[in-house]
Amino acid sequence: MSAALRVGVVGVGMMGADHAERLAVRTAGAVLTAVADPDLGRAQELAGRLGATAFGDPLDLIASAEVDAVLLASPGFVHEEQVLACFAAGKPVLCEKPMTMDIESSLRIVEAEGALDHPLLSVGFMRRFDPEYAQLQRMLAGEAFGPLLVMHQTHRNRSVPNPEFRSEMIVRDSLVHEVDCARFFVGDEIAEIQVIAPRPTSKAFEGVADPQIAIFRMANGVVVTNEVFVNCQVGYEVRAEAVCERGTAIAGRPQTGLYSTVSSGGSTPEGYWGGMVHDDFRQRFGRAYDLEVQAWVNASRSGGVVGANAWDGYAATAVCEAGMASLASGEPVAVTLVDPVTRS
Ligand code: ISE
Repeated sequence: MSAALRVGVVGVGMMGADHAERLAVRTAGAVLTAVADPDLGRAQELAGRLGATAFGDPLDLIASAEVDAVLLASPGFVHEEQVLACFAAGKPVLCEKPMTMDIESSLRIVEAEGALDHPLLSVGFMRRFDPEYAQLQRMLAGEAFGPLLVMHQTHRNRSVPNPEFRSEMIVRDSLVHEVDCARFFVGDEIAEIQVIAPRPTSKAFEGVADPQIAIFRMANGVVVTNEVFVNCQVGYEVRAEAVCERGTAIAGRPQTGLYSTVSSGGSTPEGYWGGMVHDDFRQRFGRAYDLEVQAWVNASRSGGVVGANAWDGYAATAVCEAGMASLASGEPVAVTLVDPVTRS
């Protein structure tokens, strides 16, 4: 395809507005033609600023002749309907995580895509495009330090002002990134998950289990430990450490790495010792989002998909659902992934 890809963005909240701007000003080979949001006024305001058409109904944007490809930054509970509409229209779609909110709807998407001539869905797990995360994955795949044995992943946010951010959301919205990264780094499925709740911070909303510790047992025996803490008060800290037979490797070490915190505006806040940290995820992963959207545009123009696919989205949903069951019981819960066609 030589003409620019005409992209429509669904959802104009924080992430959608960010992506719309990215597509309008710094993505090669793409042009932002439309934005949609049930809050039409908000869509019109953004569309006016970026020179696009505003829609109140996302399904009208997906059907529009002005749109070749769709980026979904809408809430997870409307993803199934919107992804299936993109499939019906034969349009490539980049769907922000989580792919859907429950196993059955995720499976329906895998199944529906399987019936198409070629895959159309990319799922927006942006860390796969972060240069450090991508480099760590390549090192592990090449066994640069021998076989991987253990991983430790950390995911901390300064705070979540949203009272909706309950214990389950920490699993579904935050831990889901660690789920995808574990599968990405280890190259295998998560066979069992246990989520335990330590003493909760008084900074969380009443009754919310924050922080949480999750343990993944991978099918190949690797164990991945995870800390997710969404009210850590300090800043945005995300890292992954791999322990292999002959060495260790870290992505996201403070003050080091390919994209240093200094050049992208990190600081040393009160309550932190040992380097600099970012304020939030748009700062830390801004470059990853740019690379992800550029890679998706390139792939869409040549009929392909990139990054996490529908199966990865389904596996992440299934692990998170098991994680929520484990959080409730405190016990390890096995993860069973089924074949979307035979359901066995
Ligand atoms: C947020 O919900 C996200 O989805 C971001 O990708 C993540 O990095 C951030 O920590 C979450 O709070």
